[in-house]
Amino acid sequence: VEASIPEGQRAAWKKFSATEFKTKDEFEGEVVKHIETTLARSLFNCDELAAYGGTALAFRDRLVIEWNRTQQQQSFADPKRVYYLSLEFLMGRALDNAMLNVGMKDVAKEGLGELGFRMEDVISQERDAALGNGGLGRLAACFLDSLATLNFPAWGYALRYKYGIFKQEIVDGYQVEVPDYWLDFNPWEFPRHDVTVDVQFYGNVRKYMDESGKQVSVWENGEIVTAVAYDAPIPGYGTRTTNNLRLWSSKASHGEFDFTKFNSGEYEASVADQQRAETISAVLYPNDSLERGKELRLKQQYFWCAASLFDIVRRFKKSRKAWKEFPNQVAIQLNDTHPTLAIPELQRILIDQEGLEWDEAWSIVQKTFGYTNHTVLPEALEKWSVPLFQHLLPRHLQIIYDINLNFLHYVERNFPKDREMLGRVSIIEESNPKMVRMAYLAVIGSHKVNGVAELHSDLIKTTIFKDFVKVYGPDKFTNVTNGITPRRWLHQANPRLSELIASKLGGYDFLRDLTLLHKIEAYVDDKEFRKEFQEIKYANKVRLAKYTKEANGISVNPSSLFDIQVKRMHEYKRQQLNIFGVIYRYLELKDMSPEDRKKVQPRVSFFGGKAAPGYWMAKTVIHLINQVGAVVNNDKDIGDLLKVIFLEDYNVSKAEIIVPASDISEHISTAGTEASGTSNMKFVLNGGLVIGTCDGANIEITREVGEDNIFLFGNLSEDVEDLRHAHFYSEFHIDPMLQRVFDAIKEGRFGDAGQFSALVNSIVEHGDYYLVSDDFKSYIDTQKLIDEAYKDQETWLTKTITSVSRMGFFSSDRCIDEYAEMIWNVE
Ligand code: AZC
Repeated sequence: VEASIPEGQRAAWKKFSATEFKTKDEFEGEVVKHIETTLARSLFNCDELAAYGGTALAFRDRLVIEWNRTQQQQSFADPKRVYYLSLEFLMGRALDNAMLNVGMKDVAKEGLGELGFRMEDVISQERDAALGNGGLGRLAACFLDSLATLNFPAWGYALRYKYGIFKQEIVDGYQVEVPDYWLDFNPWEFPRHDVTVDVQFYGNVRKYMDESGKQVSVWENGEIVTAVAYDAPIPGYGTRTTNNLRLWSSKASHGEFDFTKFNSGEYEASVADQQRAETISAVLYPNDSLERGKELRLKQQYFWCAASLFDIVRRFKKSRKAWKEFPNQVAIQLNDTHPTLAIPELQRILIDQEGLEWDEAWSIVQKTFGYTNHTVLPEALEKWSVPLFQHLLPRHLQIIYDINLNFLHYVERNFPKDREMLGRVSIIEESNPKMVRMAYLAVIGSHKVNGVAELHSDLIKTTIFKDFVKVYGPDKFTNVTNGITPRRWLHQANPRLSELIASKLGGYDFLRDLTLLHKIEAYVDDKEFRKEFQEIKYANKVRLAKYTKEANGISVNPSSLFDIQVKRMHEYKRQQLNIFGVIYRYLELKDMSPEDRKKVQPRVSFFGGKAAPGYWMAKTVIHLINQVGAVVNNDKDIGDLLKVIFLEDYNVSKAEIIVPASDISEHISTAGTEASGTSNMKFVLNGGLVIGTCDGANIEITREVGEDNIFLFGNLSEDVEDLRHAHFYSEFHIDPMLQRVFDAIKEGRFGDAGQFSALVNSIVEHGDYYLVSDDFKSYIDTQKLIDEAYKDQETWLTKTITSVSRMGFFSSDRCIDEYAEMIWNVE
C-alpha cells in the first residue's frame, strides 16, 4: 500500500521532521528524555543499564534519520543492489560502533559524565548480538560495515534467532553451555509487522497442461509459516549511508492462536502450532565446520531464503523493469552453501509464478548469484538427504533434478570420453540414501565462485571443485582474500593506537583507506613515537590483565610475553598443539635450576573459544587447558614464569579487549585446513606478532609484513597428504619431545589421565590426522626463537611497528571493492 503524505501537506511535515542532536546539551536532552519517557525511569532509579538504554536510543534516533534518508534515496535512484545472504552475522555490540561511525563519541562521553556516568560502564551494559559461530559470521559483520562505509546500496539478510550462540561457562574445567537470550532489551531492532512473507513447506506438486499446452507445476497443500521482518540500521563510517540488516522471525501464519481450536477448548494444540512455527527461528546451530543434516536446519535455510527472495523480487518488481534486467539490478552473494536454496527458489519463482521459460529464467539465476566457499573440510560440506528434501521441499527437488539433468547433458557433450565424470559432478550423490550436494548446486547456479585467501582459492580448484574447473574453465573461480574492518578492530578496540596513528598522519583518513598506514613506517625510528607505541601496548596488556583478574581471579604480570590463541575450538586449529607446547615448557622449567630459571622469559598463555556442544574432542582440549592451568598457576617453583589462562565465553566484545593485548598470537592450523583466518589480521593490526603455519591468510600476511616479522613453522600443505599416508603405511614415530608431554599426562600430573586418553590416542594410535607430532619440534623451536627475540625489546618493537604499517591490504574495504568489481558489478 502506498502511504505517502499528499503534496500539499509535505511542507508542514518537513517543518516538523526529526532532526539529529548536534551538541552535548542536545545529546543529554535526548538521553534524559528517553530515560524518563521511553524507559519510564527517573533520576531516582537510573542505573547503568538505563543509562545505556537512554544513550542507545539517542544514537538510534540519529541512525534512523540517516537510514530513512538512505532508503528513500535508493528507492528513487533504484541502483543495482547487493544482497548478502548469510545465516550468521556476528555483530557484537552496536552502541560504541554507532558513536564512532557518526563521530560523536567524545560528545557523548562528556555528556554522560555530566549526567553521572562513565562511558566504559555504559558501553559494557550492552549484550553482544551473537548471531554467529566464528569467522564466517564475523566476516559478514565486517562486510556490512564496509558496504555502508563505501556507500554501496546493500542489504544483509539472515534469521532473527531468539537464541544466538550459547554462552560458555567453565565449571570444574569443563565447558557448560547456557542459553543466550539476548533480546530482553534490544533497542537496535525495528519490528516490521507489516513486512511479512508466507513461506510454504511440505505438500505436493500438481502438474497440468494449460490452454496453450504449457506444463504448469503447482506446489500445494503445504504448511504455511509467516516470516516477519526485523530491521537493524548499519551505519557507515564518516558517511551518511545507513544500510539495512533484515532478520526474519517465524510465527504461525494464522496469527497468535488458531481460534477455532482455541474456542473449542483445544488450548494446548493451538499454542503448540504457534510454538512449532516459532521454533524455526528460535536457535542458531552452534556447529562451525560441521553439518549434521537436521530437518530443522534445512527448514531454517529455506524459510530464510524464501522470505529474502520474495522481498528482493518484490523490490525489483516495483521498478517495473523487464525480467532480463533482474541481474542488472540485483546481485546476491551466498555466504557459504547455507543459502544455496535461493538458487532453486529464484528459478521456481521465475518459472512457476512469473511464467518465464526455463532457459531464460536459468540464465537470470546464474547471472544473479555469486558463491563464497569458506572451507575445504569434507565434514563441513553440506549435503541433504533426498528423502528429506522430497518431504520438505518437493517442488525444489524437482527443479534441482532438472538443473542437474541439463548440467549433466552439457558435461556429457563436452566430455564424452570421461564416463566417470558424470557421477563425480552430479548434484545428486548416488549413496544410500541419495544426497543433494549443496556446494555443487551453488557452483552450477552462480557466475563466480570465490575462496577467501590465495592458498584456499587455489586449493578449492585442485580438490573439491577440480572437475568443475574442467567443465567451466578456471575463470569462474577466483580469490577474494578476507579483510577486517579497521573501524571496529583498530579505532574501537584500540582507541589510543588509532589516535597515535592519526596524530602522525594528520587525521583519521586511514580508517577509510587503510593503505595510508604505510606512512607510519617513516616513524619506525622516531623515539617519541616508539615510546608511545610501546606504552599503548603495555596499557592494553594491563587492561587484559585486569580483566583476567576479574574473570579468572588470577593475577598475571603485564610485563610477561602475552601469547594468545582465541578462536573456535577445533582439532584442525590445533589448540592441542599449543597446550602440549605449554606442558613441554612447564616440564622444562621444572627441570631447571633456580639460577637458570632467572634467565627465562616469563609468559602468559591465553586461550579462549567455544567448542560445538557435541564435539567431544574439542571439549577435551578445553578441559586439558584448564587442568594444566590449575597445576601450573599454583606451582610455587614457576611463579610468574608461566601462567595458563582460559578466558571463558570468548565473543566479539571480549575480542576487543583481548586482541590489542597480544605480543604473540597463534594461528597454527594444519597447513591447508584454515581457509583464511581473520583474527590473525586483527592481532597484527594491533601491534602483535604471529606464530603461524603456512596456511590461509598467514601466507599473505607474511608477504605484506615480510618474513622477518612473522614466526612461521611446520610442514607445508603440499606435503600433508604424503605425511598422513606415511602415518599409516610406514612406521609412525612420535616426536620424542611430544612423547615426554604424553608421559607427563599419563602419569596423571594434570589429573586423571583417562580423561585425556582419546586425545592422546588420536595422535599415537589413530594416525595423527592433524600432524601434531610432525610439527611439534618445529613449533617448540620457533617458540624458543620468540622467547629470544622478545628479550630484545627494541628489535621487537621495530617488527611490530613495521608490521602495523604494512597491514593496509587487509581492510574489508579492499575486499568489498574486489567483490563489487569482480563479482557484483556494482558502483
Ligand atoms: C571460516 C573459516 O574457517 C576461516 O578460515 C575463515 O577466515 C572464515 O570462515 C571467513 O572466511 N569458516 C567458517 O566459519 N565456517 C564454515 C562453515 O566454513
